[in-house]
Amino acid sequence: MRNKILGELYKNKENYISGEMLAKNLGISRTAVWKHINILKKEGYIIETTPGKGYRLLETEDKLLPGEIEILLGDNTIGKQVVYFESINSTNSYAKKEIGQLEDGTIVLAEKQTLGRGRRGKGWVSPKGTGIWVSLILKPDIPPREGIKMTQIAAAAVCESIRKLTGLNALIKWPNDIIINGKKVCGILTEMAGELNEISYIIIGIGINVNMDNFPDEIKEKATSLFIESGNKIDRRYLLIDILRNFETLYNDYIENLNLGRVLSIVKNYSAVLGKNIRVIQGKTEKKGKAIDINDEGLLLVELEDGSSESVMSGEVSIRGEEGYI
Ligand code: BT5
Repeated sequence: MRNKILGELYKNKENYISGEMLAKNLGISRTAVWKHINILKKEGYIIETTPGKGYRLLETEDKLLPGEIEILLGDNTIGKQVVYFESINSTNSYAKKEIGQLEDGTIVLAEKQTLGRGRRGKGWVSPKGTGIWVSLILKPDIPPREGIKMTQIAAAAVCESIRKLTGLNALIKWPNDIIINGKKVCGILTEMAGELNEISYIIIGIGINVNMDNFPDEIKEKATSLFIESGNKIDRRYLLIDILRNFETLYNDYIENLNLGRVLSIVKNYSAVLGKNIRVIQGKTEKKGKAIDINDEGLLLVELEDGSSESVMSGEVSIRGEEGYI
């Protein structure tokens, strides 16, 4: 019901709508309307109440409020349910812990993470209110080996949306980073579980540095934000919405024919590594070579120094020198 009230206020944004009208439209009492409005105010919505005129919704604070995200998303399936925290250890950790309760398509959002995670036990700096820290929960009916492609779908969606909304030259550093001017602006952490033939869940964690103007010393040299790069504050809501819509289109396209199709053309087109000399670091081993292609499985094909070629499945790819991203 709260979202329905929010929806009505949205339709009349910046204009008054009377309590009586709201009550009539939604088939509830005026007291019930008043109670819901008070809860919405506590959640962070700025709703003006004027006797004789009614309620009006003013521009909301810069928060990723779940009701608003759900409304703005319209009929997008991914994000139809939003679990929201002011602060959480990690949206991916929460999603994993509560996976039984979370339906396919749910997203977990937080203003701040206290123990944000990167790959293989690394941390992810996630300060309050300046980034997008989100996990997408998917429970598709596909074989487990397909799960690996999810990171590529997410990278393609994020890269396209950033380019579209900011005009910045965002590139994908295979497999899971988005970089701008050689610095990391987004990281993706895909976690999955399943049986031999069946995926039980996939959690795609996406962290985007949106409006921060500085970083802690340990990542200062290699991290950047959309604000630092563009000089403009970006509305996190619209970026998130665009990414989720974009992701859904690419994901559905993939699920229908188990073919990365469009995703591959995006990740190749905007690749920061193809054609570059790279080091493939896997555990303690390091090989030098040239990144030559991304194949239909989403794997990186590397031509090694000894002339042999290898498709790289995971591990960390470092670009040598020129991009400034080591
Ligand atoms: C990643 O790992 O890039 C995956 C990051 C995923 C974060 C999202 S936020 C929502 C969801 N919930 C989570 O807990 N995680 C996901 P990796 O490629 O391993 O990179 C980690 C490394 O990036 C760290 O060791 C730092 O060097 C660097 N780093 C940490 N925080 C950063 C930031 N905010 N911006 C850029 N670089 C960062």
